[in-house]
Amino acid sequence: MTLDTKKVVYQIYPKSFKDTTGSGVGDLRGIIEKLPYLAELGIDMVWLNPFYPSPQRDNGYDISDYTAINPDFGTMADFEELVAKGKELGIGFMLDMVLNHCSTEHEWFQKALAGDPVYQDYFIIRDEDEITDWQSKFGGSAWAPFGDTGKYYLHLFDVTQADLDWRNPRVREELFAVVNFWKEKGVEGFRFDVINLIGKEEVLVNCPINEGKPAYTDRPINHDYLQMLNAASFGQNPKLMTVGEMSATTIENCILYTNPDRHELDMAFNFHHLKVDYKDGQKWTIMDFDFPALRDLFHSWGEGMAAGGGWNALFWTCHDQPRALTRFVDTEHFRAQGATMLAASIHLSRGTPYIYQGEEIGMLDPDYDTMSDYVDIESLNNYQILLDQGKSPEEAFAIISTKSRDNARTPMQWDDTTHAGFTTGTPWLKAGKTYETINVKNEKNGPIFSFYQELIKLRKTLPLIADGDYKAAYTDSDQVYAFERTLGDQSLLVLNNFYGNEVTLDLSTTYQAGQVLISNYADTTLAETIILKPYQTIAIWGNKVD
Ligand code: TEU
Repeated sequence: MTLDTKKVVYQIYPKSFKDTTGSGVGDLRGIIEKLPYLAELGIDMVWLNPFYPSPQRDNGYDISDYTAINPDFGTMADFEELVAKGKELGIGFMLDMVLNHCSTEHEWFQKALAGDPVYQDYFIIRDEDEITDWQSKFGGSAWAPFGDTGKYYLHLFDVTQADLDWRNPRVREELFAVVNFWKEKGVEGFRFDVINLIGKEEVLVNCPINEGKPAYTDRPINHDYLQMLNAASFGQNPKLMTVGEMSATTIENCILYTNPDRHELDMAFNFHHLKVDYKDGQKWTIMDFDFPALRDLFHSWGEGMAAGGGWNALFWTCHDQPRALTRFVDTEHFRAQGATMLAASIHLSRGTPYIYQGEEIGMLDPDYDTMSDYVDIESLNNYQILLDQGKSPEEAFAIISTKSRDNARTPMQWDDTTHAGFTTGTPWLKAGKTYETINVKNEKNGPIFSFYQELIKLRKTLPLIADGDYKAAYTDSDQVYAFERTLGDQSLLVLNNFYGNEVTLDLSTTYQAGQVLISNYADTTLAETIILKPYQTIAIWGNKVD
């Protein structure tokens, strides 16, 4: 694996990007139509969320056929055209591989249910006295009755997402073949869904801590399986880019997953920085974000991964998170400043930055008025759980509207026409309230889009950004997240004010005499002290630039 550290990835949620048929669901031809837009932004790679046949209980993460296209999204010919047109524009595609589980409608599960012992060995099926106390990530027990056999199958996610048994070599062969199928279609990367959960122990044990997670997360055998996957598929082409989605993981494990000497993956997503507004560690709560916790997490992951030769995938928003802009910024007063600061805080850092569709135009959460606008299974389940816990419908709705995954899944806002120009039909999920002003048509020449373009260009032109080391700076600040990048005799100080009020910092002599590389405010003077304006980001060269 030789990762190109200059690359920037853009995540497309196909269901919500662009609908060309009026069905209300985005499609592959919609992505083809918008490729020039992505080329203008300057990104190198597009990660596509699953578009395979699926009953859509979990929006495509419940796959019923791994090597075909869901007709709602188009055809294999459309996909091939997409890949070819992307190549012409220098854009590669990274596909989502959901290899921990498959839909219970997949023929493997159906054959297992029908009694075929070969396929029963594809799943994790246990007698009643062997099942554990683990909880499903979508609520309730992680075990469900396996037909009328009296046995139970494991589902760490929805009851229709049955965990596959990677201990079975035949299962591994099937899944490696899936990756190779898409590799042969000319894709340039893979994103592996919850890939640190694939390695289950032979004997499963109860684990009352954290709903059972320690018993099935980051097990040592997980690394063996990734090495096998690497050797049998993408590892044969060192140009392919791979990222693993790591659930509840550790720095130590992510170094192992991503250090090139290990031959596992190129980089890892972790989610710790997106739990800093969880009260007592619980997602379905409302709390202001804890800045010191966020700062310290970024520092420990930034420095820890650098020290161990690992590589982070850097992101703020994805299809599983509410939009970071709404979450971390006073958007009523400082939307553009906040959006650009958040962007710089990851794009100038060490790792590969990911842009989630709409971040480049400063999209916000939809601000729905009623629970019936939400469709995600996780939101619906947890709304009920909150009511069962005694919350009023208003309280439960307030929590869902802050935390729902649907917040990021609303239609991409292209223009100010009905449904944000996403569809001529009825969208599967309602557009956000702000689309009449916040849309591509309005924002493309605005400050957020152009700032993203500049950040993407900087990574391509300055090895210091792509390859420099990461050092924590101003570690005591309760308002500014700051880090230093160094490469040879070059250094860059990046200061990010996370609040809507000014803050003063002392600058070392190196940076007083430095030069501003990029900022979201004009005319900043470098002196002994520097005043950062609301949500200001500024990157300062410690050396003179030619
Ligand atoms: O997400 C894994 C995961 O851990 C999240 O589901 C997380 O627990 C949840 O979203 C918290 O809000 C991946 C996919 O990204 C997600 O969309 C799928 O639902 C999930 O796997 C199952 O495949």
